[in-house]
Amino acid sequence: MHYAQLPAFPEDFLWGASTSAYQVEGAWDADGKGPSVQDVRTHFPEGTTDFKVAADHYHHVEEDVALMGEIGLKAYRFSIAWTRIVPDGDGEENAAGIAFYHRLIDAVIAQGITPIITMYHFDLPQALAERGGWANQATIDAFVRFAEILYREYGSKVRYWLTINEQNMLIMYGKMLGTTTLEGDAAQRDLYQQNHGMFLAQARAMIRCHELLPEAKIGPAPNVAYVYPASCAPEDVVAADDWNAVRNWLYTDLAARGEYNSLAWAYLVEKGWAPAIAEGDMEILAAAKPDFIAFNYYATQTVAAPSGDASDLRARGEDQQMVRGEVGVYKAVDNPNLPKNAFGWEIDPVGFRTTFRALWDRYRLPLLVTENGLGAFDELGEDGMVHDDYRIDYLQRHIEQIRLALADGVDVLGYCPWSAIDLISTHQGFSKRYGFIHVDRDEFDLKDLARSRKKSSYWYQEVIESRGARLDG
Ligand code: BGP
Repeated sequence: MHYAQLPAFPEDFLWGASTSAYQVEGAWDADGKGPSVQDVRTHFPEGTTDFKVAADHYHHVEEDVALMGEIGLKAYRFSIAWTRIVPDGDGEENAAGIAFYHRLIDAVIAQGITPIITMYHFDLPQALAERGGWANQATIDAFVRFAEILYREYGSKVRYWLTINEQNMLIMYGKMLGTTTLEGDAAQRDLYQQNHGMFLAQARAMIRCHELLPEAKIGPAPNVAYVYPASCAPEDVVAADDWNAVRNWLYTDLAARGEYNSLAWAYLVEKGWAPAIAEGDMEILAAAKPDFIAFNYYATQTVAAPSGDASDLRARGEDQQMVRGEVGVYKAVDNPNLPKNAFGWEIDPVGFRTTFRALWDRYRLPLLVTENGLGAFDELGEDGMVHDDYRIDYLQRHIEQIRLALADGVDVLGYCPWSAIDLISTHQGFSKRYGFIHVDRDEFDLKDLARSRKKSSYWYQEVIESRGARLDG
């Protein structure tokens, strides 16, 4: 549908940017921090750095937040490293770690920026992982206690809370993200039991948030990639429905409706991976009510009816954003209508709007975009600036679609692209950059870690100042 006129962005729209602790902070063992699963990860792809120093944000907090203030960000979405607060996950609290996030939050607020906190972004305390991770009731209890510490410490300063970043990726790419060390069917059974544990932990954290902080808003933050059928063949549409259910709605239905999506449950039963559900679990899940749904969007996925053999699987490399295929469930297909970025991820701004509409139709909850962005091999120009016009183009085309989603009637709270500052990619090292702020280091040469604003940060500043009216720069 075309609109003769588009609405303006709301005045209180949260124009922001995102990071996560283990990808940006560095200082991996400083001031009493315990190891997380990311710190002990051994399977770094060849030629990529580990997470020990990252962008060294831990030692550059004031400088980094001042730059975010210069850009005019209205919101900063970042995560808290559980292992700084409780180094072994469920033991003693660490005063130095707690103090660090007070400093960060105070600096953010002093710049007039609204903090949005992710409680858990891929960095489970290693000590808890060694005891079975989220399949162990002790981890669920430890997370609820961790959440209570965060509410106690930061609750008077922070209004927006996110429970778990991309729970669906933690399950679907569990080996890569350190969720499981098992293989094959055993890994799948373990992962879906851990998935159930995360749902319970999330539900209890949401319930406690509402009890302790009546003014606060809390929601989940899955990665949502709307799934298209490869054609209008009815069998392709069924495959797209199935994969939408397993990849996306399983997570959002549980968070928003407190129940397992029935298609996704049928899939789990068919595979023999359905989790054990203890008495009382479903009551806890049903009692938790999010105030909004946050989601990370990078691209859509396209699938066809499965052939039931290896041809269902993706032929070339895979990562968390590429459709992968599953024998007998759905066939991975490239979308011929979409260009790809340098890392093979499809680029689909219109699919962003479709994703908004689907989420809004299903839940009628406000939506907050907590990630979206373009990974690229940025180069510093001779003038000392990164001229990332390709990133401006990507962001511009996605923001245009938010405006259309607003016209469609969707309630959008804000947009926090990935990432505020250069940081380490989940599995492609420091060379795959996303930031508005450049950090001068290479994959292994730390150089001086100097910060400088990229061209996209000046463009984004204008977008924010004009409330989305000046997208062309
Ligand atoms: C999401 C994660 C982020 C971030 C982003 C970009 O899946 O929540 O942590 O890394 O993707 O992905 P990548 O770093 O693989 O390019």
